[in-house]
Amino acid sequence: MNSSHSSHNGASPNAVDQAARLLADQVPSGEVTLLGHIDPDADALGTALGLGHALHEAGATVRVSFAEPDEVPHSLRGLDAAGLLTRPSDLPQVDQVLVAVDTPSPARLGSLAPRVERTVEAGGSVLVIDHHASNLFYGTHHVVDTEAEASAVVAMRVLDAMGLPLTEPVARGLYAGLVTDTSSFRRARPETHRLAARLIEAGVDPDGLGRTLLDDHPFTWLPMLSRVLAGARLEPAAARGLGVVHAVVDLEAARDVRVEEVESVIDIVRSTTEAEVAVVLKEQQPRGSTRRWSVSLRAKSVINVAAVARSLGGGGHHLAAGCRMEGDPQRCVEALLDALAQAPLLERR
Ligand SMILES: [Mn+2]
Repeated sequence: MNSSHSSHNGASPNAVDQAARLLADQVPSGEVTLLGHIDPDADALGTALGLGHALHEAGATVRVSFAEPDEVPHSLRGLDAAGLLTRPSDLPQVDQVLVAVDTPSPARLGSLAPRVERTVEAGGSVLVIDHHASNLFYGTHHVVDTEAEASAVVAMRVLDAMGLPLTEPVARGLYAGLVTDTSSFRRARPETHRLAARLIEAGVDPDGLGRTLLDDHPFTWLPMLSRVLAGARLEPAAARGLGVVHAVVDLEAARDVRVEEVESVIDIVRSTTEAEVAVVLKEQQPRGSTRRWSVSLRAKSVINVAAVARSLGGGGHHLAAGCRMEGDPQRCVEALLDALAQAPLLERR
């Protein structure tokens, strides 16, 4: 077995076939519940909806859900072509087959995490479809490929093994995961571009969908950016002299915008030439008098920000990770800079 095979640990043809058989047993008359992680992105929700739609078209009763927040992000609503999205409170007590998508640990399911154990105890199956290196292999079935750019790539292998038709709503969900997790195909291998071509042949509108997902903001976005970017700071000596740029989106700045606008800030800040690492602190609702932050970390190519996030209780990918912090934002930045000063370096590719 060569090294490229061992890195596909959990995504062997055998694992894909077993996952396909598990799902095929639920059509035409079974039930499948698919879950994305909390604060779902287009890969989590799009992949769950794409796979879910294929099972729905094949006759299964399909529900797609996630725990927090209780609203579906506006930019992702168009991915639910058949009304499969289900509130956590409307899910059945026990799932026959639970599929966790893009979710490396049960904790990332938020308040839905207890379902994993409950399903296994009731004799059901838990299929984990993911591409995070931090995956804990917490299910009964796993298709986890840490080399895949998106969970959508992994899910497509299962769909192909099942031989289900690739209709436009299925392709739309998967394409959403692909275009976002590859930074608009800049980090996509040739085979992933070929997968995208299949999805476009199935009817996906890449320009319209890409715009909705990545390039569509209300006017209130501009004053928010103006305020947040005015407070951005460059620390050239930080992260082993490779440079860190950081910005803070507090509740006041975020008052008139959606989560999509707040999430867009990191993509602007990380363009900074002088900084290897970009950090954005996004304020969450306080607990009592304690200020709380969701932190986005991005690196260009050298610093392993997943390790930094893990050291602070979070996780993610080598070049894109996150964590939660509490307290004064300046203190949080100092703690992040301390962690970045000791961050492991990635092998240059
Ligand atoms: Mn993903």
